[in-house]
Amino acid sequence: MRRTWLGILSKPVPGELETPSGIAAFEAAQVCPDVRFALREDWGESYSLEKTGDAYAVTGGTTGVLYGAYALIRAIAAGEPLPEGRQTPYYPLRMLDCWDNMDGTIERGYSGRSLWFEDDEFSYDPERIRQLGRMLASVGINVLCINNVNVHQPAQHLTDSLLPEVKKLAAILRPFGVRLMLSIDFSQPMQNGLDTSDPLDPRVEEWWTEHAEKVWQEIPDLAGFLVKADSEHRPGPSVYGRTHAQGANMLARAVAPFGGKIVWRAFVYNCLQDWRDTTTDRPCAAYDLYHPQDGSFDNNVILQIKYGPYDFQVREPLSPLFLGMPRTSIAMEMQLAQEYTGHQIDVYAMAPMWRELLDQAGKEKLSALVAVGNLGRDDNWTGHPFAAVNLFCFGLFAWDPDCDPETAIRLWERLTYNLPADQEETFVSMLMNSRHVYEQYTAPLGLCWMVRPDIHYGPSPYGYEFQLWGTYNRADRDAVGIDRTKKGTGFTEQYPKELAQLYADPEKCPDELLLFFHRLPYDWKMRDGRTLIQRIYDDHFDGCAAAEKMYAELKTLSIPEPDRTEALQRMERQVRNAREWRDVTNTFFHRFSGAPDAHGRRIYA
Ligand code: GCW
Repeated sequence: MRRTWLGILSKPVPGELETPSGIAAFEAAQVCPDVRFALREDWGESYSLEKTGDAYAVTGGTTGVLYGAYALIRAIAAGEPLPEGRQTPYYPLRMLDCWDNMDGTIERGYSGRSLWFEDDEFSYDPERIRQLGRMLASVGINVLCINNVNVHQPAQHLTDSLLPEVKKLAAILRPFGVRLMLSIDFSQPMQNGLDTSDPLDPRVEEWWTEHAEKVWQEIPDLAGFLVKADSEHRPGPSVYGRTHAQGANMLARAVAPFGGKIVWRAFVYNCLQDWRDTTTDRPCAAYDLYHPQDGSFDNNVILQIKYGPYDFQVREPLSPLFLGMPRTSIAMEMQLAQEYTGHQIDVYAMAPMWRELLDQAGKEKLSALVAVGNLGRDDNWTGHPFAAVNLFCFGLFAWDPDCDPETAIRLWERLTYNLPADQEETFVSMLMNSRHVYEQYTAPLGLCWMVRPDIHYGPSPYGYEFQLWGTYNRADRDAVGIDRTKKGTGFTEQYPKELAQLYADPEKCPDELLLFFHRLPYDWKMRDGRTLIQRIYDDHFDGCAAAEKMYAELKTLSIPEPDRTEALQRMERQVRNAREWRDVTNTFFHRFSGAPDAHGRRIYA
């Protein structure tokens, strides 16, 4: 058995258990001898728990009973009270997007190879897939998209010949309440006999309708198709002069008879920008494109929007699209894979960031929560043993977007390590603070993209400066940042008035986003009295010192092996990485500004 937060369950789920209620009874019996189940089919995913004496009762719908069993197990294992009353997930769609390629690699994967693909085939250990089902169900994740949104070759289209394999995988996960979703390539019709993929050509719609019929015949409960179109060289409707709504709705009509959804990603921008062009501003792109189309998407289309207007940076303002698409079903996309946040080498617990984002967006504006996965074949599933906290918390947030980050992180710690009380405090606050620490030594004040190009790990302040991706800081000897107010690129104008005014005023703009919205001189006076350049130096020194402190603290914790050794090895790299960030970034800005550090610390000028 591989390690998970469900260590209390020592027996693997047997393959012959084919219903959620069967699995629920099996799992609960491992923890408590006296659990009774009442199935209420009309309850769907909901459940309620009760305790009388030493006996427990789980009432729930078809998958609700399973969620109820895992909630009971979690509460017993963590020594916490049972949730009161009927529990219902807030979002019906709680999805993990896996960027797995059929050759077995994972785009932005830091936990080993794919759990289900190898050598252009499906290849997996069914026992491990059942463990995966258990993990997902135990935190309420109910949809798994198994292939990369960059559908690279026709071999990855998961069409006809591969469908029986998709069907087998779906059958293993079904009893865990997990349905599959498939990424598709918008140009599939053209690669399969037609001379066009124009969404308004009736032959194209017919092609998709027939294709959908075949797919749903094999996997009747498939959740739908996920589409990355017109983005980073992926084909899309714009090739034919059609809108995204026209493209998405054509697909939506094809899958509607089967109850399928089209999840359409809003990650669209000009990825061939000229760095000399200061008028095009990448953060403006998605809103410019989609806001005018609000209200024109079919009911079974969900627009999946990355949390920020750029791309999963450590700090971005909320994408203005969340506040500008009231007549469209939208999903927020998180990224558990730590592409820009430390490659699962650096510790980075995301729940505090999600709390901020969901509070700003307003949970009721969303119809789904989605995350790019961080799983792979590594023994511990997530590369860094602590990165599992992000998968765990994501499930809890998608179930209940009012989730408190500290409570969720503590629950994960109790289930996984159950440290003595004082150690638990140290560890939980280390995780709670880890995003702030990473932000300080990498990119404070809303400075993004100072990473090594392509791999996105390690410092490179000018790495993206003369590239075509639209990701610039425009640092020179006088100033740094981009003016995104009305006088500049106008990005602030995409927000509702109050927020636009807040962000547009450098005196009021929150410090952590200051250089996202403004171009400021190095001697700019911050509200705390420091100059901007001093704040840049201080944050890098402080962040690095905090990483060193984390390492010292980790050594004092009795995390069980092998996690302890693995975590210490990775944190040693994190500390080295933090020093590199501190020295490269501070030296970079020192060389431009010529400003000495007020505390006389060493900068490699
Ligand atoms: O962050 C970028 C990544 C790409 C990814 C893309 C996306 C799947 O660098 O690797 O491609 O985002 O989200 O589509």
